[in-house]
This record gives sequence, C-alpha cells and structure tokens, in this order.
Amino acid sequence: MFSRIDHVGIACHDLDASIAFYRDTFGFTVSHEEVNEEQGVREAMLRANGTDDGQASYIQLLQPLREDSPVGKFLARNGEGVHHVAFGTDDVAAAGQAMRDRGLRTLSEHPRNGSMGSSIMFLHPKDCGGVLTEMVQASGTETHQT
Ligand code: V0V
Ligand code: CO
Repeated sequence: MFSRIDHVGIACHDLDASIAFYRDTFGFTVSHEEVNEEQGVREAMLRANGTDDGQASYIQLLQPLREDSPVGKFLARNGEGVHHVAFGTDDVAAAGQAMRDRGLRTLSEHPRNGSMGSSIMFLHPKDCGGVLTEMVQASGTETHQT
C-alpha cells in the first residue's frame, strides 16, 4: 500500500526563515518551491535522500497564505511544528478507497493537486491517532486499477 515516507509537513510563519534554518543548521537545500492556492500554502520541498524521481523523501515547509486555511488555523492553535506525515503510494485513489473501506475518513472524495505535480489525499487526524496523514502519488507514476 505505502512504499515510503514521502514527506513530513512542518507549519511555519515565515517560509524563507525556515528554509534558512534548515539550510544553515542541517544542510538541506530547496528542491522545489510553489504556491498551492487550493491548499492555502506557500511551500518548499527539501530533499532528504534520493533523487527527484518520485521515490525520495522530503521535509515540506508550509507557510499559510491566509489565516482561514488548514495551516493558518493550525499555527494559531499550536504554533510552529509538525503538521502532517505523508506516505507514498503508486495509486492514491485506490489507497483512499482502501482506507475508507477500513472505516477511516478521507478529507476529500477525490485526489487533489499536490507539490511537484503529485496527487494527494488526506486522512482525518482523529482516525489516525492524532496524526494528520497524507497519501501521495508522485507525478508520472502509473495508476493501477484495482
Ligand atoms: C487539526 N487537528 C489536527 C490537525 N489539524 N490534529 C493533528 N494534526 C493536525 N494538523 C485537530 C484539531 O486540533 C481538532 O481536534 C480536530 O482536528 C478538528 O479540528 P477542526 O478545528 O474541526 O478542523 P480544522 O478546520 O482545523 O481542520 C482540520 C483538518 C484540516 C485536518 C480537517 O486541516 C484539513 O482539511 N487538512 C487537510 C488539508 C491540509 O492540511 N492542507 C495543507 C497542507 P480537537 O480540538 O477537536 O481535539 S497542503 C500539502 O501538504 C501539500 C500541498 C502537499 O503535500 O503537496
Ligand atoms: Co504535504
């Protein structure tokens, strides 16, 4: 079902400051940066291993575009910190259905657009032991029908 930790999402107030911290302290550099209006974030992917072939693992730094967004609300409530964990899969729609079959709530019916052309779905944190859990199908990876 899941083949890797695709990324760990970290909420921050100032994306540039957080990028600088990860670069200067840990030596990670930005692999990709984009704005995702639908998700309400400006985000940066810092590759932790591998190559950008859809199988690597990343730290995802997330700055909210507005207060009334998932990351904006999280920051107001908790301050900066780990926001979600994302597992990689080669078929996110099938993974979402499999999780629903197991009684978990997906936060959208269909996959949404994620970073670097990926397809993503979230599972409700209350169904995952308090962890907001994301499923990611990397760009260019094949969708298998089940
Ligand atoms: C909220 N809760 C969390 C949480 N956010 N628990 C763990 N981790 C989080 N990040 C808890 C919250 O404390 C409440 O617990 C409960 O869930 C319900 O909260 P709520 O106030 O009713 O709900 P909201 O409005 O804060 O929404 C929470 C959800 C929302 C998870 C439904 O954040 C959401 O739809 N997230 C999915 C989209 C997303 O996060 N996008 C940004 C990343 P108590 O107080 O009732 O105990 S975008 C991204 O990762 C991309 C683009 C990518 O990877 O490519
Ligand atoms: Co994410």
